[in-house]
Amino acid sequence: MFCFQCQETAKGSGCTIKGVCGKTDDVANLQDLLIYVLKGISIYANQAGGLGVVRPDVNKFVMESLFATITNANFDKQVFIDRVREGLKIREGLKEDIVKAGGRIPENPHDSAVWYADTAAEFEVKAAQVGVLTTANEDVRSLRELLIYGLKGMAAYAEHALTLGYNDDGIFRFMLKALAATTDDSLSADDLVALVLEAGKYGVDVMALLDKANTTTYGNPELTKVEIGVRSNPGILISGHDLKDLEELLQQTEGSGVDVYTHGEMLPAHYYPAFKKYAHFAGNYGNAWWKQDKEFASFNGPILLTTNCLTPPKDSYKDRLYTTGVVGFAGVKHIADRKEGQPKDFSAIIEQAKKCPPPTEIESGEIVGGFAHAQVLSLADKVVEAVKSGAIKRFFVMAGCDGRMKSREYYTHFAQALPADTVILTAGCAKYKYNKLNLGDIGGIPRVLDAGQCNDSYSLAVIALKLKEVFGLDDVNELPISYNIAWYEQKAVIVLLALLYLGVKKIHLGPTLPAFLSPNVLKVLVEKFDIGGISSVEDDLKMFMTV
Ligand code: FSO
Ligand code: SF4
Repeated sequence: MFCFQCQETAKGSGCTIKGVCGKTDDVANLQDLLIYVLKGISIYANQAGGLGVVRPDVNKFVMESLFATITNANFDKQVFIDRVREGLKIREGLKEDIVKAGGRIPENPHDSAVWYADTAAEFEVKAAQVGVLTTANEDVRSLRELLIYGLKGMAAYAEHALTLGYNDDGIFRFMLKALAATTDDSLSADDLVALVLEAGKYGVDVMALLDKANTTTYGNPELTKVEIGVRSNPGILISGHDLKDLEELLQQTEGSGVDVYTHGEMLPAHYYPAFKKYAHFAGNYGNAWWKQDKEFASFNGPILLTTNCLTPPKDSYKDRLYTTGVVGFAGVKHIADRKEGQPKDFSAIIEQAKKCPPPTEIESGEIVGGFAHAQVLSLADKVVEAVKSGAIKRFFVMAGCDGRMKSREYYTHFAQALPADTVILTAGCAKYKYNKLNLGDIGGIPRVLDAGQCNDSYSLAVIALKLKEVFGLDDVNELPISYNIAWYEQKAVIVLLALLYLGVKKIHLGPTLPAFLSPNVLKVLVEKFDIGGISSVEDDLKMFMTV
């Protein structure tokens, strides 16, 4: 195996024996093979699309397969064997569609479009031959992988939007075009850079689409206090990002005597008006994804993992763990997909919860959030006044991810060291590094404004663009906003590309820069966008406050 798609990659260069995330060598290779099959599918899907063939099932398969390969989404070997087999079937079907529509199958297509096998054993042989390192030129490899990781993040957000009935064909067309482009040896590094930047445009589109899906379905997030203690009923803990799963779980647990708590990235669900009517929606339990080994154990009740936030389960809670959607782990119970408009069936989880003791309290009190674009813009007068009067000197976008590495304590220390006249704008699970620090407020505006999940970084961009307009500036970079972003997995990659597309410069990324950026590709990003890493809290503070 060779995988370097996330920030925690071994030795900052690549996992080669087993993933730091727990992904095994065989699963990593099969994920590579699935991506390879998607490339073959895309070659034909692009041609079929040009001939007027419409195949929403192909879009859905590509999207879900990309999503399933995101860090911490799916560790189940059988899932990838099944997906490779289904993918090959889809690819062959597309060839028939092309011929039926009057097209001709190209004579010497890329190997990903012709390779075929039936058995799992053959899949494993091929899987070991199609990994990242098969692209020999390190800059081309870097750009291809940067593009593919952006597509993975894009796919995850597109999946959430589609689940709520929101779809944009342009996003799927780009995914297919970009996947096929990674097989094209005639493309220059400049062509690939252009595609990476174009991915940023679709990153903005997909986050805007998801924002519309979420806010139209569940209302605009609003200022909310979320309990972090526990109640006396048994509970179900729901993690990940899927709001539809949460909605159906809340409906099915109503009146059952079982409370529902959020973990990790599900915390921002409390900010949506639609979920406030559920009296048994009890609060948030615990912290970011990487603390689940301890927090799932002390929760005592069943846990539902709706998206990429799973770490290999400990025996102490494995029998209380459920996965759904693209998430999977061999030996862990899986809740099946919706059938023909019917909700998912969570009855097994609810029945198990009733037999469990209530959660053990690990903290108490409340945290405040709900500062997505509508809430912040409703406070715009106050915010603008505070900036004009000098009460707020600078905003720090500290969105992104949390993770295991000790070096991430930098973000806690940075938040603590920020002057009292600065405000943190956050989204994603990075917030757990400082959202319980009680950093106070500035004239009623909290110093940590949490917009929501990682995809709600879009809200932060909307806020920045609005402030630019209010202050009559030409360039978003003239605002007193600094970007000190923590990243972990591939959704953060699409968020980053989206911010670059919106023209944001001088983004600092940490705790380390991506291993998949070759020195030359990094140089391009530095030249075009002034991207940088992090150093010490003191040096970085000085640097940010003097720009
Ligand atoms: Fe991921 Fe980052 Fe959303 Fe976290 S991008 S790691 S679980 O912030 O949140 O999916
Ligand atoms: Fe390693 Fe990250 Fe890949 Fe897991 S996802 S194998 S930790 S690089």
